[in-house]
Amino acid sequence: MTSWLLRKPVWVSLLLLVLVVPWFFVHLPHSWRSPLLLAVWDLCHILFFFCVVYAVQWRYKLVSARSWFLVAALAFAVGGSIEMIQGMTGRNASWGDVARNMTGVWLGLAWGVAQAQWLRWHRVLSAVALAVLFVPFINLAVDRVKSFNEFPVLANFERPVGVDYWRGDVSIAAVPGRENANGHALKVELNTARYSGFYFEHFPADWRGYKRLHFDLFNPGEKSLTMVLRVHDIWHQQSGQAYGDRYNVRFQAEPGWNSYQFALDDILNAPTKRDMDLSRIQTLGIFTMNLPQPVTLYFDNFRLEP
Ligand SMILES: [Ca+2]
Repeated sequence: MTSWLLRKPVWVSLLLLVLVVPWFFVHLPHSWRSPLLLAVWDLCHILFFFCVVYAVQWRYKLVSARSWFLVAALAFAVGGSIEMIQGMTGRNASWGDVARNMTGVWLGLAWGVAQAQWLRWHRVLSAVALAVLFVPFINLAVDRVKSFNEFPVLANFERPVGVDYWRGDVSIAAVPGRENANGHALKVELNTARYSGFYFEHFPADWRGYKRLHFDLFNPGEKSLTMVLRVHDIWHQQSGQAYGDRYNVRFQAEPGWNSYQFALDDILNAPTKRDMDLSRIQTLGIFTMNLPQPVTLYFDNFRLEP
């Protein structure tokens, strides 16, 4: 089988094309869209354009500078159009995708024809470009392995990739007065919108066997704030995100450091018509309401405790 594949790379290329194309237009459910899976998605652009160019060279050997330019211009136009269609269908258009498209084209041009002396540098440089485009995926994959090894720590913000898992006006920053090696936390900018806050997703979802959810909060301001913690499982969408189908609890963010523990039994019993599925926890959100002026807070040490 392997030797057949090596003799017929163009058929492999065409087969891969048929398999890859539909995914450009699939709208993944929100719960699937983890940063790591999106990074894999991004790499499909390279594979797609590599396969197209490789398959084309089966019939038309693209060796002149003019043909390379034409193919690159065509790929740029096609790739740009795909981005625009994705922009219109609710997916995000991105220049990163265009860079991945063009790298796929470059790889296909350089590796799709028999070895020639002048191709050598194109082969080396296109492979380097491929390696560079793999870096985000590798970073996310390494981060995931570390994250699962650290569990029941959910987030301590000592790795830069961690912020990809949070939605909202957030960044990783050193906490004022605690600028040591473990002093990084999630810096959250809250605004005056009716609801202002942030969400955390794609963490290890099986919380069974633990008793409490813990986190710390540093409020550098002088006023106490009323905050809300919300937690729900993967089935919450089925209720249309009904208020009574998730865990909601208020807590006070006093000036300075605060430390909180929330009983997982309360999260289990929070939905009015069912039990929360502690084996499939999906989203943790923290927000505040109707702030008179913007506020900055720092969150750290999200973890489960026995
Ligand atoms: Ca920390």
